[in-house]
Amino acid sequence: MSSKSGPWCRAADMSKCRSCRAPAVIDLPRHNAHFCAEHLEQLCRRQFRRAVDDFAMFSHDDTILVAVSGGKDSLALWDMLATEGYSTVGLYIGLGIGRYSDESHDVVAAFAADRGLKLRTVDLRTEHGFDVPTAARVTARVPCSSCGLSKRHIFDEVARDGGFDVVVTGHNLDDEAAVLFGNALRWDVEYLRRQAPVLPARGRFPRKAKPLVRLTEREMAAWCVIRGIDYVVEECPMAIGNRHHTYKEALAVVEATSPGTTAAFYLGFLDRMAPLLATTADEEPVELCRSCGAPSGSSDGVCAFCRLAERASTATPVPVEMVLSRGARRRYIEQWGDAPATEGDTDGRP
Ligand code: Q46
Ligand code: ZN
Ligand code: ZN
Repeated sequence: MSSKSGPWCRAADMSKCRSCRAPAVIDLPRHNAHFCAEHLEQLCRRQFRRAVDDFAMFSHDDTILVAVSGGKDSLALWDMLATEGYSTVGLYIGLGIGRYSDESHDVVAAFAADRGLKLRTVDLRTEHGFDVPTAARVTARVPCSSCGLSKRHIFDEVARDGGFDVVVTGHNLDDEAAVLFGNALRWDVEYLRRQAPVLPARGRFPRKAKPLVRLTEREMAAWCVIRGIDYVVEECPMAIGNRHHTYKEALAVVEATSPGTTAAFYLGFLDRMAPLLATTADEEPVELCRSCGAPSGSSDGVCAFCRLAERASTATPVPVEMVLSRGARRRYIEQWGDAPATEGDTDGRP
């Protein structure tokens, strides 16, 4: 289900590259220009370096833990970091989301093996006794909530145990603009205040950075094609219909009529609004979880991840099909084939 072609190859007709006049492979309306493969790669590297430097994300002396999902953004990021000479280890988390997770792991493992890169895999079910669909059912909340909590916990834990200086993720400009849009619609000042491309280390929490914040989804898909990176094109089946998606689609409508708006919205926020919201650094919770030793911040001395693991690991495993809405389930079966027999046929809501 992975692919080397993507949504980027919109007809570039007979247009010429802005830099060298060779036939173009992509049009980038926000730059009001077309580019050949070589100059698109240069542009992406420039934007990557600018983000790393402007926000002092990391240096060549740091050891970097790269969160990789098998999608285009995280693999493009790992490729960029490795080819720019950074010291990296990939981290793949097996979330137990049916065949989507199986395929994602295969793609990430092949990427690492082909390039001689080191990969660490943490499987939620094997190492913590539960998976995302089961957690969604047990908590009766949207899957992304226990998924996000688990991923953050594991990023922190692996970074701490492995002595990494920084954890990086493949969030791109479109992702960050959609999050900003959602936070602004609700005027969630606390989230707005923390929406930065780099978060400094605090006590037992490692530094976190998003080096792709100046690059769009389409540019990352094009990067993968140019660099011969096989990635999982299908999205996580749990993402279908979530709010983040809706915000992205809304911004895409504006971007289509007014190219550059998404970048102006997000980068303008970082430049002009974020400094006004900045206050003193967040306090790290003093309490440590009595089960895993992570900062807990809760009165009962157990962190949110350990509380989730305790509940979900004793529940009967739930297949992914059972926690998808009817539409998402239909799409999942179209993409990944029919499911094994499942308990009943409900609309699958957790
Ligand atoms: S993997 Fe997890 Fe995402 Fe799937 S369940 Fe939601 S948070 S959509 S990035
Ligand atoms: Zn060119
Ligand atoms: Zn814990």
